[in-house]
Amino acid sequence: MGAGKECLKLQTELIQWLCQAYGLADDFTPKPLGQGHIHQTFLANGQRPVVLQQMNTQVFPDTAALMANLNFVVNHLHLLKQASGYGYDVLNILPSRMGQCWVEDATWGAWRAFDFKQNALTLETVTKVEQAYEAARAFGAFNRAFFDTDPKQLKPLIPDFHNIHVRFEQLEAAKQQADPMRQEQASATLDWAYLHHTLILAFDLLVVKGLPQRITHNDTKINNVLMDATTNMGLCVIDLDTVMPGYLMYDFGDMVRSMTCREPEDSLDLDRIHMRMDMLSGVISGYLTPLGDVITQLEIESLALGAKLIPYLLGLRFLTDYLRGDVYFKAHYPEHNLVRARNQFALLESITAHDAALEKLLSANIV
Ligand code: GN1
Ligand code: MG
Repeated sequence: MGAGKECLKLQTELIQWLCQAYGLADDFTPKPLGQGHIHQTFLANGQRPVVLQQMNTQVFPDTAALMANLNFVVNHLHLLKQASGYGYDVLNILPSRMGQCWVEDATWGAWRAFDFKQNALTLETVTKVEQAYEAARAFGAFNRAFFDTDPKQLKPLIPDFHNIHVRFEQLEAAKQQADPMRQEQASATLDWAYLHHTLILAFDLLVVKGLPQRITHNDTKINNVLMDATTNMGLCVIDLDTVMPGYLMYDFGDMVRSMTCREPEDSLDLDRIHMRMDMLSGVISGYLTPLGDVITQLEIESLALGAKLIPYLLGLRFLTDYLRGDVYFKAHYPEHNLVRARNQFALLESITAHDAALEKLLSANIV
């Protein structure tokens, strides 16, 4: 059973089933946690605070493979941390009473549990350069932690997740099949998407030159890193379901997208959608601090393109979902995904306008 698009309100029987499965006292009222677009996440704030998450099995149909990837990632990080090779907290998957890493039921779907990290917070937008620096540094350390690991160790759970060619084809197919009203509403945004198709060629060129595949996070938005509420330092990288083979420029691009703009990704106020140079500088220095001595020259060259490719790709995904009738991303009103697409494309325009400055900052940070 998939999570569906409705916000799940936990019923008493479901809470009892979860408590039984995880050996928890039912001394809590679960509260929705975070702003994720895919899974349904709750905090069970009982004697032992636990994060309970219903996995979206439409987006991730193979739960066993999803959890195998997740176990691989967290085990790797725990071991590295023990050997002093990783300086951040690692997610703790809570086993069920039967020792399983997830529980499943025909009525309630597939659930997993994590230890809740105390004194941590997530940000939806960045207001200080230090926040951009800290979050980017945590993701840089995460990337570095897997530099010696064969990307093939992880299964691509969502094939072609960041394949720009496939994402463009999906948009074209959605356009053909869209409801005429939505097609009409999206028409100017579609034109814009077609006009910027040349970005794909620049990407192809880098791949031909031999850009190395790494294990990447693939969802490095600001709210996927927990920050320490006291020190404001990066604490723990979360949301590990899209950790798959990829390119560093994807992770860098998603950070520029989500950490340099003052507005959230669904803001209607397009006049306020800009890449801020001070935040960009924080992202670059944070990201390259742990990576500077291992990242290859070609990877450095690829980063500026990543900063454009990812908002473009995500804009294509939002637009596709709007045309398909909001079947993927949780949408809170009918134009939500169209608004998100326009927002990403506005940000891409701003990033493109700062291309030269972006290149300059990148080269200044590599000595
Ligand atoms: C989704 O799960 P969440 O909200 O962190 C999406 C990402 C998008 C992001 C945009 C599996 O991430 O790819 O970049 O929304 N995750 C998946 O906010 O599609
Ligand atoms: Mg998330």
